[in-house]
Amino acid sequence: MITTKTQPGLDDIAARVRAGERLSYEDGVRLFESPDIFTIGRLADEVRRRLHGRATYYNINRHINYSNYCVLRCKFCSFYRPYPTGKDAAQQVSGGNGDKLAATTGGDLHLSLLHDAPADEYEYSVEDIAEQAKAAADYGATEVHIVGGLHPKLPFDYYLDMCRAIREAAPALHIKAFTAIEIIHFGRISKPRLSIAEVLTQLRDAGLGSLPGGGAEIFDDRVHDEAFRNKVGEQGWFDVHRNAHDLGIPSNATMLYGHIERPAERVTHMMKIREHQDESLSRGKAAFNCFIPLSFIPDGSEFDDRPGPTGLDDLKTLAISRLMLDNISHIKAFWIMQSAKLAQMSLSWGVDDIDGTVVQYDITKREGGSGNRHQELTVDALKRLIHEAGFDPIERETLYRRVRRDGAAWSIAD
Ligand code: V47
Repeated sequence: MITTKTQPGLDDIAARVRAGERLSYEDGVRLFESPDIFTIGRLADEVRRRLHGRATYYNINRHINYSNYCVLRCKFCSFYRPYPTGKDAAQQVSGGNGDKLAATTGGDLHLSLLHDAPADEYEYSVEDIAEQAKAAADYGATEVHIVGGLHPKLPFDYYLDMCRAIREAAPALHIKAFTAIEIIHFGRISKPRLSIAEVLTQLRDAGLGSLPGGGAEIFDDRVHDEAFRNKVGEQGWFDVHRNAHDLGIPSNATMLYGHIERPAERVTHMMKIREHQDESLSRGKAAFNCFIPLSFIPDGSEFDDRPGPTGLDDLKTLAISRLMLDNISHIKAFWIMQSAKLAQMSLSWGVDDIDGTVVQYDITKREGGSGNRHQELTVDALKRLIHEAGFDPIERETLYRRVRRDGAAWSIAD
């Protein structure tokens, strides 16, 4: 273990980290206040090496965003499009069960069949999504990550059919899908209404493997009211993840930082995740696999007058996440948000996972949302980033089991 001398201001925290003791809220705030970025990074690196040595995880995955129609109006989001009302709405093709669904641009109706050139507003059919998932599996992907906006019209059957169709088209592919807020939405649109546990059970039976960590944003009432007022807050988010864990469905947790929240609110957010993880681990069924701090990209959002986090803030936040979250095994830098270059740097700052190949991503696009949705890193590029940072690239599947690979064919190695 590296035991380099620290700046005096952080000596007591360093001693606690090295003794494997849990850090307090006050420790977290002091870390954010400290200018001693190198000590914070070194401590996070010590913890990361204690847990994982030089292993750094990546996966071959594909993100699919099924629709950008959303009833919410979150100010940090550049992805959502309002659902057409009145005449346009009447033109919508009814959803579900493999129908080709329509995308509407300025009242024109056309089918959204092109994966690489959808309309500005779009929704994919179940068939289309299964086709994309199959293409991913044929390429060798182990996971599809599927999320979308809160669509006002699609029925719950659409989401069940989506899972079933993927399961049929690509049986080995892990389906990581639907943020907590989508799960709550599905319960509300079902007739009769379904509980969270019922929604999750039906999705699991249809093929869902785990929940991604999105939608958490920042667990704070002030930030909630200012930035994403219409979205369910922390209670709803934790309710979904508690139910998922109790049903044996693992999940991830995120934090969207660098918009209007203060550093102390980031610490509170982490503490709440840590508390939840303690409970899930003690119940012993499923828990958070990883924590993903998402670096806010202002382009195209209502907060685009804000600068977003700097590189040092990114590194500090990732490192402090590693230090605070002593009960979550993996800290992920999602290269789409932090950039590939910073994600590479972060491997020496507590991060042990850089997500995957991704392929297409709509939720954030640089250049004001008009940027290219094709956002892909090849396996060679991911490995190069990891190697050059002095770490060992390890391909994992969703649950962090190592993958043994032979071209597009793969199996679990351990
Ligand atoms: O829920 C939205 C965030 C999330 C912006 O679980 C933004 O493995 C930055 O949750 N700038 C979706 N972030 C992404 C997500 C995720 C990504 C990668 C891996 C996993 C996982 C989860 O993105 C949203 C929201 O919190 N987001 N807008 C933005 N402008």
